[in-house]
Amino acid sequence: MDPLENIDGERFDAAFGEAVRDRALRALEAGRVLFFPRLAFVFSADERRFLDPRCSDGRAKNISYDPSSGRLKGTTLTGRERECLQDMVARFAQSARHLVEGLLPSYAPHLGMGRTSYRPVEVKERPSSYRKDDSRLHVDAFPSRPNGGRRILRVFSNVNPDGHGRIWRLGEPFETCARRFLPAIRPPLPGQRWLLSACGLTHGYRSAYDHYMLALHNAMKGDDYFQRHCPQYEVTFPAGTTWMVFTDQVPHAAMAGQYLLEQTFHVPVRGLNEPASAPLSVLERLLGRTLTAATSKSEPLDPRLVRVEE
Ligand SMILES: O=C(O)CCC(=O)C(=O)O
Ligand SMILES: [Fe+2]
Repeated sequence: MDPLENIDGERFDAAFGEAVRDRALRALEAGRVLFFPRLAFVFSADERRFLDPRCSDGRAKNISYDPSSGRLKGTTLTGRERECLQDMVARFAQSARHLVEGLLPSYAPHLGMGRTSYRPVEVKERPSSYRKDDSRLHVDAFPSRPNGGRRILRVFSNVNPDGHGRIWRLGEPFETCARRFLPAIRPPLPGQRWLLSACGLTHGYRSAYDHYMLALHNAMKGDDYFQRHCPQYEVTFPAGTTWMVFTDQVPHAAMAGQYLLEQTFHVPVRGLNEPASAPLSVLERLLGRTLTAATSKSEPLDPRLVRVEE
């Protein structure tokens, strides 16, 4: 099976016909990557000065922007330059939003806007520990950002000016992966997740779902044999292209490339066309238990501990 589903379109605010929208929705939820071979995010002449890894402060691997607060982090730039960079990143956030709303209108009323990131540093030069190493196949789950079962939908644009592609590996279907690793994953310890939240180590309460997703993310990244031998595809996203994928569902790894923009969205499971395809539904079925407050009465969701991010 080709892991990519091609979608034609040259504009982020394109009007897509019903047949294309339907095909996109089904493919995306089935765990394929929607690939827009003709959709480029274009830098203005003035913005081209940001095609430089020195924009990054070198501490975080990304320059990140929070559309809800308008805050930009991880850059060395100051003053007017910083404002221009922020405007460019914010313009990408809006473009990505138009794309999702136009192509997947049934998500629009549910769509939560997460962070935007600009990645001007070559992937191969990003030093990291294995858990942070995105060149190992993984599904996305973040230690300090529990999401309680909401989906992680990401839009990526390769803005490389020298024609270099972004090279990824894509792995096997979510359920196959979950079946492989779940037997060795221990259930959460009583009180542990409450403590993490109360001590401010997580932004909000880490649900049982978040516990299992994080354990799955770590188990995948930590297994050398799996990294080398599991069924996988290498794909190159050429410069000047865009793609969109549920990164909580599709095992992926970034092997090479420089200059990428990325926008994260959150979609609640109830907003999906096929809720049974969500990692939450798959894990609940495999484990035979509910994993979030929305699906469980036993999950103590203390409203004082929950800081809503978007
Ligand atoms: O930087 C990339 O190409 C992708 C890294 C990754 O794993 C992600 O954004 O979820
Ligand atoms: Fe990832």
